[in-house]
Amino acid sequence: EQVEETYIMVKPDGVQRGLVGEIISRFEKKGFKLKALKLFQCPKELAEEHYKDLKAKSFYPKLIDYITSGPVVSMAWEGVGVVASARKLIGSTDPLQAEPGTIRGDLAVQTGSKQICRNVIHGSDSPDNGKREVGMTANIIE
Ligand code: YYY
Ligand code: MG
Repeated sequence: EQVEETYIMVKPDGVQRGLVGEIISRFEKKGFKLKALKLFQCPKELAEEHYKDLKAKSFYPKLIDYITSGPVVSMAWEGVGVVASARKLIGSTDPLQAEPGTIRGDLAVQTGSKQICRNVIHGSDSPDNGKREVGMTANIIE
């Protein structure tokens, strides 16, 4: 039971569709602590650094184009077990698979497997990546 931090980013489709408030609300209601927040256009270099583990994937170029296509809202959230809890709140990567009750399950538009990148939100997948991703954007969002 560790106090952790996680990097949450509302992606361009989430910002464009006006889902920022709803998403923040879900994390607030769960009792997590908002540490930093900013709306900004993600520079290509930061997007590439953020998704560096996915560089070999076929969808990578589309993912980078997409994430840099419009403003995102980046946040650092803190709490006990926040990394795994946030992943549960967020739901499965593919909006078609995401369960009702999750952010992606409730809010991501189901447009088919070619559009998985438009899944509303990012959340860190481990405490180490939480630290890494919050650190990467600290000069921008804090
Ligand atoms: O952590 P999470 O966002 O749920 O998924 P990742 O496997 O880390 O992939 C990052 C990002 O890439 C995902 O949110 C959408 C996009 N993506 C895609 O466009 N097509 C896939 N088949 C898998 C992932
Ligand atoms: Mg991931």
